[in-house]
Amino acid sequence: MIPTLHTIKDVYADASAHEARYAGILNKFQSLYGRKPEFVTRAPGRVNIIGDHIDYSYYSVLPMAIENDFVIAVATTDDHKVSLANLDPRFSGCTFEMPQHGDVEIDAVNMVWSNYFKCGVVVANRYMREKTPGFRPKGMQIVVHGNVPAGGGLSSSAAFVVSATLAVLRSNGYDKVDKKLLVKLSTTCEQLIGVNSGGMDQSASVFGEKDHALFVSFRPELDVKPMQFAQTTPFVLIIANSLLEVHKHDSAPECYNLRVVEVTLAAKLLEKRLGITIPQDGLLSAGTLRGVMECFSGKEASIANLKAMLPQVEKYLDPEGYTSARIASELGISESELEAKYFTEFPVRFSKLKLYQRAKHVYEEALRVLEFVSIMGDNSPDTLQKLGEYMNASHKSSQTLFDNSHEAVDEIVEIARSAGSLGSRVTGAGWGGCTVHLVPSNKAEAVKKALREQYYAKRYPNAPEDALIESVAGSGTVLLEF
Ligand code: NG1
Repeated sequence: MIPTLHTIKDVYADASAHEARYAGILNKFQSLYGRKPEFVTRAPGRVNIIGDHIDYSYYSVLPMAIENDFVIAVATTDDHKVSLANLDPRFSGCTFEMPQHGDVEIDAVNMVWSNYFKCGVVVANRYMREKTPGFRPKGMQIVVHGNVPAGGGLSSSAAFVVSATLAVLRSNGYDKVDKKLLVKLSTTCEQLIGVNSGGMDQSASVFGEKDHALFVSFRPELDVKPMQFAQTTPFVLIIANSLLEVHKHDSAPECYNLRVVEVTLAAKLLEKRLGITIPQDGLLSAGTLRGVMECFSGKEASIANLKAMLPQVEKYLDPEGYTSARIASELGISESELEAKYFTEFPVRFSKLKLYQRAKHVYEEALRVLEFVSIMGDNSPDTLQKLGEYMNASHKSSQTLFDNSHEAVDEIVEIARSAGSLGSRVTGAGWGGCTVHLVPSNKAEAVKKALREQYYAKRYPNAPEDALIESVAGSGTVLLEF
């Protein structure tokens, strides 16, 4: 269940650093609505330590929740109106009718911040209507504040939609919300605004635990195991934001959604070549690379079963890439069928589909996650070094196979490694955004200094303070009642 807490001391490592922010939210609430909020929801962002772009192929990942989060203060009303205000003056407020039947309209073409809140409204209302036919949602008065950098690969959007979904559920009497249910509902949120997303971020946000990374598995069902690192060599995780904002929604046709299509078509081609029949699951309801592995080498996502897939990728997928015409003919379908099934609901743009590169990344990255997790608790002197090597290999794969890095991100990675980071990689969706670094504590200052002097001073002299942070694993989503 999502815990209900009564003080922010139980949420943050250093609650005093957040007091002014909460006071700001409560004051704004009082001045706008003339009353106190009934409750507050808060959901954190996350940093992914290793395992990117494999959640939507149903392979396990290793993120951790961070302390940056999305806070929503709420009071309910009986007038079916939703009033939305943001403590951050850059985001103007708005009001809309809480639909008593059907979904609230979301204009996914003109992206505004309130759309994320509306996504939570849609999924929560659909769920409550299914549970209670004839159900009528309450109106809401709201003040929100988020401090997860937007477009930075730290899942600001997931933090927002998780917090929003919980706020709508709680407003309508759901005060004991199951964590897995909240993950399930909020994972569908971004699909409503055109991004076909995996489930890693919402899982990390909901299940976050202080001082723990999270080994998140999606098959046979969602499972989250809190994991601790061995502390033989003291280390810190540094997050450095490249400050290249990536607007997932705008870039989706060439980036995120295209990758979803590519890994799916790689699965389809392997299915055909291997003469197997895979379950029609995954984001495009057509099958996944995990499905191929399960049918070909074995049900369990084990190191051996994953390794057995690599020669198949070499044998059956062409590094040259595939045009639409070629993939349609290899799959034995018409180009218009291909278009309708894979390129229409979430449109994509490409010249060649890189099925070989994407599939190789997925199987190898899934392997790296398992190998990383298997040694992260070892009290041996070289554990940290080995973990760093997995992270470095993961970044290499982003550069060369999955093509989700960026030249500025690569520069950060190089600077950090030269100054003493053992493992540096792009984190999250990529194409800009944030990087994560595994740094022995005695090198942390040197790494930060090098990044300040060689990256930020050069490219972003006015970089915000929090572009470069030492991150601790924070707690997950909570309800607060003061
Ligand atoms: P971010 O970094 O939050 O855009 C996205 C997906 C994840 C995962 C990563 C790549 C959403 C909400 N999240 O994360 O599910 O696929 O990319 O590992 O789309």
